Amino acid sequence: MIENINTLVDIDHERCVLVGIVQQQQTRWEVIDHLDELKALAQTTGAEVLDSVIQQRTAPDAAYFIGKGKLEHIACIVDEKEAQIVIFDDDLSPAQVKNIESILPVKVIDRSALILDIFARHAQSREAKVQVELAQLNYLLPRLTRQWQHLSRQVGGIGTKGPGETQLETDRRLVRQRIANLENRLEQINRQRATQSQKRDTRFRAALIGYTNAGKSTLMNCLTNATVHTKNELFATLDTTVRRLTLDNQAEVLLSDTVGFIRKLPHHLIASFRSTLAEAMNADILIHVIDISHPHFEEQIRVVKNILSELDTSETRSLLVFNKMDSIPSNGLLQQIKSRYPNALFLSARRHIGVNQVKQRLQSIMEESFETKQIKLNYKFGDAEYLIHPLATVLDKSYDEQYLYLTIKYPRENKEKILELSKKYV
Ligand SMILES: Nc1nc2c(ncn2[C@@H]2O[C@H](COP(=O)(O)OP(=O)(O)OP(=O)(O)O)[C@@H](O)[C@H]2O)c(=O)[nH]1
Ligand SMILES: [Mg+2]
Repeated sequence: MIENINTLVDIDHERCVLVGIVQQQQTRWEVIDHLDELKALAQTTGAEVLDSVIQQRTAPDAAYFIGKGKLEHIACIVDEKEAQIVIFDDDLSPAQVKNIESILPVKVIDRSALILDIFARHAQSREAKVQVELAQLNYLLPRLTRQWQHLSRQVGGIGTKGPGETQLETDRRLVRQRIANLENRLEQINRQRATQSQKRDTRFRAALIGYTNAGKSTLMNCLTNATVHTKNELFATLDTTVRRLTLDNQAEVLLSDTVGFIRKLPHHLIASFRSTLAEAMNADILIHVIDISHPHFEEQIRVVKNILSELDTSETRSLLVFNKMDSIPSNGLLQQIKSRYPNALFLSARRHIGVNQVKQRLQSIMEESFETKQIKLNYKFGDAEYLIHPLATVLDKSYDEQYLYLTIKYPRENKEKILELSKKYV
């Protein structure tokens, strides 16, 4: 039994007000959409959103993030609507939170704290729990003031105040110790995973990636009869699931489904999940799932691409899959998008429409990137066959007095090495 981890802000069913700013190069509409997403995030935790406030500014205020006058206006809304929490769409510095809280008589959090909270609620496996707690504590460390003491007490457990330390210094020390401990545990988990993946066979690997709520898990379930939890909420999936997918030519693909991305994903989370994501994305192809019914799917595509480049996977081949085709309002719009993305696939995972295209495309991609060939190895070179194994999958074997004949399938990049071996041991 794995213990549940604590959430940072505990905003269960609280009444909240959202705040965003329109900066240079942004339109008010963009910020309204961003606040809609923040609302969906807040609702994922069960919070009730009472109001949203937007301010136009050339830059955030260093001390209060928004203008002091606007804060006083928010204080009135909080009072009138009996809000319990104010959530800012941008990251706030520890000093800004302190200053804002001197004006607003309620809890003040930022988007990162909210996302960390959702991750904490959804973490199921031991690995996800360690990753999320580590991200939470790294976020918390510079913000450690009296308001967070409930958490540092839980973190500290049996910790005692050292000689000459203030309570805050003790808390920081305990949090640092816990971070070190979690880093060790994560390193161990990563090492175990690395050993397992070294043993992994040479099967073709595909990873479902994309913005949160795009329908990755629904597509995974539809393609492989898996039973990954799917839900109309953000970050339904945190743990990677890998399933075997058999194509029409009987070739097998290992398909993985993993955590979704979002705009301004806290960098502590990216850091904690880096190794799991790198593992899932160390695939032959990334299947980038897009919710075509989302009014800003193009911004979502950009966000996903930026995170991929942060994870050093922008070189990996990717296939764009537009999902939720059933919810697009007009056929004209669909045709327009199709002409903009001529190589993409269009389908509906929930309604099982067009899903076979994914299998067919994977099959042709595999055929392009793999070659099959028969080679012969002379018995006098004893172990030569073992040198082939890391480079290719053996499909068939036959013998005569002098030679071993192998039908092998290998990624094109191994071609040169295989030719060299087969010349050397003939
Ligand atoms: N209309 C429609 N809804 C879909 C389709 N595919 C998925 N959905 C819905 O979209 C929501 C999100 O689906 P998931 O499969 O959980 O999405 P995900 O990308 O795995 O999301 P996270 O794990 O949260 O990142 C669910 O309510 C699905 O039923 C589709 O083809 N059409
Ligand atoms: Mg999912």
